[in-house]
Amino acid sequence: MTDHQQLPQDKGLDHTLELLKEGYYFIMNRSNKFDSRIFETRLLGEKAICLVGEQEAKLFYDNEKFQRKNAAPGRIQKTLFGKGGVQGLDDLDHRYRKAMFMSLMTDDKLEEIRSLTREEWRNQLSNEKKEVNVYEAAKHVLTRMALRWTGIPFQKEEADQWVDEFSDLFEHAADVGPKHWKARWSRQKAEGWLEDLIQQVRKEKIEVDKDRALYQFSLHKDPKGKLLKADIVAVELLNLLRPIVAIAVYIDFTVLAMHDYPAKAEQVREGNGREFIQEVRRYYPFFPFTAARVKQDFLWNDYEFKKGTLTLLDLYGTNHDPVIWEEPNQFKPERFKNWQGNPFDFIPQGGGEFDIGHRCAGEWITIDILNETVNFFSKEISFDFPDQDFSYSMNDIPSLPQSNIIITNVQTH
Ligand code: HEM
Ligand code: MYR
Repeated sequence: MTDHQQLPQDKGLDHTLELLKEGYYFIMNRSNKFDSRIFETRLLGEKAICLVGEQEAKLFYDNEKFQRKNAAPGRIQKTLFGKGGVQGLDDLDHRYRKAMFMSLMTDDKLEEIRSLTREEWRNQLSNEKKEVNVYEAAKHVLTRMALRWTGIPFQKEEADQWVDEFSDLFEHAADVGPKHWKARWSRQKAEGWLEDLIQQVRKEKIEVDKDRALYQFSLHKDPKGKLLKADIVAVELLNLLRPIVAIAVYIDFTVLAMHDYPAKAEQVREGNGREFIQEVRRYYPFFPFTAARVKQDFLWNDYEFKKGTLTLLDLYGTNHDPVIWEEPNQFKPERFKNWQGNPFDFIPQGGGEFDIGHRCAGEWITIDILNETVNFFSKEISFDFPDQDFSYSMNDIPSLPQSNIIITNVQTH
């Protein structure tokens, strides 16, 4: 017997299949059913606590209460994240590793990201094009940008060859069956290629830009003053390359929003691109939830959290929480006009702090690339939307418009 409050419980042996079926709504459905922002369920054969909301996000990002060691499921590590990367580190190890990422996010390097975005979109759509698949085009643009920005040497055709491997890592992370295995194979291939490059940099067999990630990561030291193992450096380089390419998903939703909300898209031409893309990041489904484990027993609102318990924070749900957002299911970029946020209410790429927490290292890059892209599509080119299936599913993780978004009669001004 316990004299503490009992968490609302999702009855049944395991709910992994429902998670795959209900997708982005899994946590919200239960939160609504139990009328509670916290409940207990069972996933992948173990007990899991689910959280949604601002106060709950604040709790989740308390480093005294939660840690990341062994939090991500093995199949996600073997595809999306890789083994031994920053996502699974805690305390001092995490701070050192995260600093390695954040040291790249200077004003100069972000300015470069913005100009690379303009250059590579112009390059991609330079000649008039009858028909363009926006998702595919974006992945090619972003792959070239990612390789250039990280200082990885490549031949022109080589960039195209890596598009599919990088994409497999995020497109099929949550899949089961052959697609999942293909994603594992893509990770092995990409890590192998990068490890080779890292060794060449260390042996000074190739000359690379010393300011960029390939060199910086290859020579980065851990808290004990030792170089990282080459396979870990490869994982961390993929933690830049993969998510930069994954921005293609947001780009696709951005162009979908231009189609679905033409009056709001008009506002971009008047200079409100930033509000538009912030609303894209809030409104559309992408990263569903993130995971941690209870670090030590504690009580919160009289609920017991036991050491080791898997805990999920609903990112999509928090971005649609009616307590935080007026009309959360309406696409309203103007809500970001005088928006006074905090680190726990708008969390499409995680919450909390960058340096001492696990908030996405690439959030500023993502915002800058999207802003440049929506401006490019609004001001530098004209195009039509032919008939196509513009719908997207809330059950597939990650979700994407069915048609990938096709545009025709593309002309540069
Ligand atoms: C972490 C989402 C783009 C690098 C994360 C997390 C989320 C996320 C949800 C985990 C937050 C947590 O567990 O608390 C996204 C989305 C992106 C994106 C939706 C859009 C494509 C990027 C980009 C980069 C990047 C462009 C790098 C250039 C990272 C890294 C971490 C991370 C290194 C691990 C941070 C840590 O563990 O401390 N991202 N991200 N992401 N992201 Fe992103
Ligand atoms: C990235 O590549 O890091 C950014 C976008 C990836 C989205 C992938 C969606 C699948 C996420 C599964 C959830 C796992 C939580 C532990």
